[in-house]
Order: sequence, then C-alpha cells, then structure tokens
Amino acid sequence: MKRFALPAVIAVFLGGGLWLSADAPKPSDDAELEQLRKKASAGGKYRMLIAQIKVDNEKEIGDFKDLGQQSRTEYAGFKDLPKGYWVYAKPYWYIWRDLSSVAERREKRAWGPEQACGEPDTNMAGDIQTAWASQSQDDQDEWLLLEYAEPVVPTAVLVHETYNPGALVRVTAFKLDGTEVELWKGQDPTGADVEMGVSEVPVKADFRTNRIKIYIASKDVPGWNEIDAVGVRDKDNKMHWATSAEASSTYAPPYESLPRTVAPSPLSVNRQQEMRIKKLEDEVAGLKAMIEELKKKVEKKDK
Ligand SMILES: [Ca+2]
Repeated sequence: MKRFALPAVIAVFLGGGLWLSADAPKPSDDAELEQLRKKASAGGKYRMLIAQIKVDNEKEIGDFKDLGQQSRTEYAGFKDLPKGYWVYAKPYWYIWRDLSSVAERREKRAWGPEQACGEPDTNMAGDIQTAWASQSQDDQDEWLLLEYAEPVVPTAVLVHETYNPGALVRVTAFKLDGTEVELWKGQDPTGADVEMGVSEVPVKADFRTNRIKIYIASKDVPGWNEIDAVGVRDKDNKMHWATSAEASSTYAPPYESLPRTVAPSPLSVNRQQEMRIKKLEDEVAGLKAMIEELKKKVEKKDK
C-alpha cells in the first residue's frame, strides 16, 4: 500500500536531490487513480463514494489517513460536503457513505435508491417498491448517483424507467479524480406517454469511471418517476449494474429509523406495508384534489 509514496520520494530525489515542499504526487492515469481509490476504500472497508476533494497539503496527515465518520460540511475551502467516512489518500479526501460490513447486511428498503442497484427486477410498469422513488412526486428535480464495482470506459448508459418515465434529462460520469463530466443532455428517449421503457443513451468518454449520475426533471413529468436499474455498457459490450446508489431524495425511510435486523422481520414488513399504504393515501389525496379542481372548473362552465 506504499506504492504511491515510493515513486514520489524517488521523483523528488531524482529531481535535483532536494526535498521539495510536500507537493502531492500527481496521479496521472486511470490505473493510478484506481489504485488510489482502492487504497482510500481502506481495503474495501468503505463503499459509496459521495465526495472526493483535492487537498494537496495535509502535512499533519501524511499520505494516508482513515479518519472515520465526520459530520463537518466545510473543509479546505470546500462547502456543502456530505456527512460520511473520511479517508485521505494523497492528494484527495474521499468521503464514503457506508461501512461495507453494515451495508452488506442491510435489506433493500421499499423504493430506496438501493433498489436501482443490480439487474432490473421490476418487470412491469407501476408504482412498485423494487424501484427507486423520490420523496415527493413533483416538488423538486432529482438525481440518482450509481456506484459500480469496477471502473470502465462507458459507451452507453441504460436507464430502466418503470413508472412515469420520460424525465431523464442528463447523464454525467465522475472521473477517478472526482471531476464530474457531462456525457449526455437532452430529451428522454422514453416518452412520457408510455408506461415504462429503457432509455439507452449512447455516450463517449476517454476515461474510466465507476460512478454515473442521472438527472431527473421530476417537476416536468407528473407523478413518481421511478427507476428500476441503471446499466453501463463498456467498450467490450459488457453490461455492468450498480452496487450502491445515493439519491437526491427517497420515499424510503432513513435506515436509522428502521429496526436493526439481518433478515426481514415481521416488524419491518409491517413498516413497509405501512409505507405502501401511506403512499397510496398520498396518491388518492392528490387525485381527490385534482377531481375537486375539475369539479370547480365544470361548475364555473355551467354558470
Ligand atoms: Ca415527477
């Protein structure tokens, strides 16, 4: 794991035999950056990278530091940082959402972003809990960030839309140095007039990525715009499915509010049923309001 420190030291010595001020090594290619990302995951201890910031000078810290969970939102000039597990692998701070050991034991919550992981498993259109749903139907635009096991050069992103499709407007990828790059922007290939669809977006990238972010114009397409899976096709035509996911919001309750269980307990099944009923009630309330409005319009016309 000292592979990075060593070339840097050699480079400094070769470069005139002087100790230069602790400038960060410049990871130049994807392979190096991937090694760095692996190192920053502390041997797979962490997963779901939610932020990566470059901070060259961490003299106190050295080349590597597993700092543990932090809730600070600002650091070294960066703002709005998410709460998570901080690991320094020079020259980046990586902020991870999950401890792998905890995440692996978790069951998928109904409509949680984790429902967008893995292969498609929602085989019909509808408000079905094996797909990700945002918290509200149309209150804000949404995004879904997918993490994949291995970085690949993507040639297409396939978004499986299973309820109120047609809201996909943008696809980006994160380079291994943390930069977000737009791969596609436009009108959803799946129209809002169909029940479900797979939006295949061809993309061109000259870098490897294991994090794809999709943007959903939820305000423009009425109802929950649910996503069942997001596949990435690589240049060898191989499909990859996400291993972790994070979203702008979710209809699922926070994990902290759920009973801690390894297998689904009757309690959590009840809770999921409660959530489902609550969601149906919300929809009914929305429909009632719509009917009332229509009634008023009709009455006005009659007058
Ligand atoms: Ca919507």
